[in-house]
Amino acid sequence: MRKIIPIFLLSLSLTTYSQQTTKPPAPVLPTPTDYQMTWHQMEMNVFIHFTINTFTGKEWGYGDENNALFNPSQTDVNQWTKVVKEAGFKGMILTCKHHDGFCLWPSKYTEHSVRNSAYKNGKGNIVKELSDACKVKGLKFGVYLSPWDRNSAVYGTPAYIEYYRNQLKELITNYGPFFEVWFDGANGGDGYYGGANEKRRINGATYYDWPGTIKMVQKLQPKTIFFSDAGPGVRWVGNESGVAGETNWHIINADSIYAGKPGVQDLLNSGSEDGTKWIPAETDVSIRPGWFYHKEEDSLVKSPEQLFEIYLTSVGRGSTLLLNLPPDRRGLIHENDVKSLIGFRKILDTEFKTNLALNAAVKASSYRGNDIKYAPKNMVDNNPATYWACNDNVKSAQIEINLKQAYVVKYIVLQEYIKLGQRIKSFKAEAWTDNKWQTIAEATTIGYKRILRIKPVKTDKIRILILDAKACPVISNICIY
Ligand code: FUL
Repeated sequence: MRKIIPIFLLSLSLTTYSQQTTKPPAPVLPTPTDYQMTWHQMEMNVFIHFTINTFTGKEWGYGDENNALFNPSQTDVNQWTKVVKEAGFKGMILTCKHHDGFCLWPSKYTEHSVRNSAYKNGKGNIVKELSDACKVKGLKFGVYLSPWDRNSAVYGTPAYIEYYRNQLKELITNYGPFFEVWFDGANGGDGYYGGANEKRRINGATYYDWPGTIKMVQKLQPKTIFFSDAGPGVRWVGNESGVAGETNWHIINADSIYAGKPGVQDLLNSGSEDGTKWIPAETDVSIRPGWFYHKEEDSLVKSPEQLFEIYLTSVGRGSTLLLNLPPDRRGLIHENDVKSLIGFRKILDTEFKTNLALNAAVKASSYRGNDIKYAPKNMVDNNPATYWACNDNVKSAQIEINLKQAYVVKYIVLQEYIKLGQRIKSFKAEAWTDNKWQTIAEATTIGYKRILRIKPVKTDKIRILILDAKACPVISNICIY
């Protein structure tokens, strides 16, 4: 006997069906917070390593330096922000205190600071000067406050945690807001420690009570992103050479990261497909061999071409670049560094001048529910809020972009709509040449952004083949240059 479906059930199932076809894809968890999303979109930030090391020629100060040594005679933070802005960077993170414990602001908790230095007769305050200058230029400001303090007599005892938090509070309340706070993991053991001149070992996993510190900062400044090896906001990329993993998952299993774990740097570099937390990789690298300025490295500043390579292996792999510019003894970004940065900007502007895919004719093997809300044209409309998506069961797909006339193509840029999670596991790109499709690139993850540099090819059609994904692909942007 045929079963009669009550009419109200029928209408209910019809509604459910039509909603299912047009409803956005369910997010693939975990997904970024709004603050992490903003951080991704910044793409390029600058690190500033400046302290008493600049005057002693060291990379790691012992903590016993004579304060008077800090004496940059022509400091002009507006020169720093000018070049940073012109080169297209969005934020700056300053080493307010490095491992030597010397503070670039007149902290009331220590004598080892600018207050007792020759700089502006003790009236200078680099943190304030730079925080103000960033505001004027529309740059975001962040701080590095070294947890390891080789000057502090109480380092290694619980009293130091209070000292550290007091300094952090001092910084936040006087010079915030900060888009990022950088917690460095280095600890070499020995130091001055108020005259003790000894080795002090701490248990990195428990000593600092990071959850407590983070809670304190979040209360004062909820939008701050925390950098440390393992996050929780953003993670270290696992090297200092400017290279994110070719496979770069923004997600990772935070509990699996601890110092000394075999292979931890590779894990940080690539993240993990089954990661349980959204902790994307930040790529920190210096424009010079050292983090601090050393005159003998004036000829070793990375060239514009080297910086562009780093751009491709960091931003081009979905990471955010944190490029270090160390001010010199005058308190200025050295001419050679400025020249490289401006040259780097020129390369970016030349290579990515005209997006051939903008509003181009684009089709895909399918789109979600045949609903124009998810149509392929959303990938070429230059609007990060719109995206192309497939039906739930689809994990491989094709996208074809017709440029209408032949151009020499050098780069393809892809971006997933990561608010719904990172999905794509592997894909390839093809170009229509000699009347057939030829593979021009093969890659794994896309995430926030993937830039494929290809051997220049003359073509009028580009095809993207998504080969595998964790769930239906969701792409917000494709550019072709
Ligand atoms: C490291 C530090 O030891 C270096 O001096 C530098 O600050 C770098 C960014 O992080 O852990």
